[in-house]
Amino acid sequence: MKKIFERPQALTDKPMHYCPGCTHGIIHRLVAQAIDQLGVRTRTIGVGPVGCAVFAYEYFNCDMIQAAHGRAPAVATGVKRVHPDRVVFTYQGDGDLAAIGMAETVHAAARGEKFTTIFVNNAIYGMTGGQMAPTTLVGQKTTTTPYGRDAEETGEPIKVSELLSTIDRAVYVARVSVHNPRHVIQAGRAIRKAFEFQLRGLGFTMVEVLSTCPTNWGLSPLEALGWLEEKMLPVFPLGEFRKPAEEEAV
Ligand SMILES: Cc1ncc(C[n+]2csc(CCOP(=O)(O)OP(=O)(O)O)c2C)c(N)n1
Ligand code: SF4
Repeated sequence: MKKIFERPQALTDKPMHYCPGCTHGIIHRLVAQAIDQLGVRTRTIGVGPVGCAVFAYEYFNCDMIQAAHGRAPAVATGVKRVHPDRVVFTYQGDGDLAAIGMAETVHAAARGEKFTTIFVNNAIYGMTGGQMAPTTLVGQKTTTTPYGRDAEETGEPIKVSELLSTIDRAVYVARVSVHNPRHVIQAGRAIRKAFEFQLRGLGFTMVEVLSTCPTNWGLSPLEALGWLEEKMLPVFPLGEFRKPAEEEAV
């Protein structure tokens, strides 16, 4: 019988600990597929975050290193500068990247560090029990905004892709989503592109992936996919915000 679907080599066969319906697992798979397709598994080094993806090093079947809260871009900078021939990526949630790690991210992009960041935006702190994140929507209820996020008091959600797209040495910045199969396929393409541009040594690359947190959103897995589409897409529009000059011309 012809095999048409299998586990990417760049994933271990360890069962993931993510909650049912959480899309972290889909995003792991897309990253692993891109690594497989480019044939770079044995020369890839991933940097794990704090947050629900803290065990990423157990799931990616490549060399992995664990960073403290928000410091993944700083760690990736060191790894890539010491090993310029390796493919280096960070995998970070919105609490990790856009709260404590915002400075590391912006400055790594400004320096044009030649690694790829996979930024998982689920609009909430997942692992620590659902506190407000910098990406929490106005009106969204979290444990620290029980009446809904009030912009007067806690500001507006930070649009990380738009922000990074103003930086010249960020060569590829895209926002994708994984709330349905069509978008999962598009997300996979963007992640692969980011790795390709890294392999060409062009500069900093980031793919923001809109993701669900059914547990802390208080929704079923299916409702969470609908909430992402209905509530998150208007605030976080999808698209390629920055790409290399020759791609702009196409
Ligand atoms: C230095 C430090 N400060 C705070 C924490 C606590 N902490 C662990 S995970 C987390 C939030 C992670 O949220 P996010 O990055 O959005 O990832 P998610 O869990 O939603 O995937 C926090 C604040 C920590 N581990 N280390
Ligand atoms: S808490 Fe949220 S982000 Fe974390 S694994 Fe569960 S559903 Fe996913």
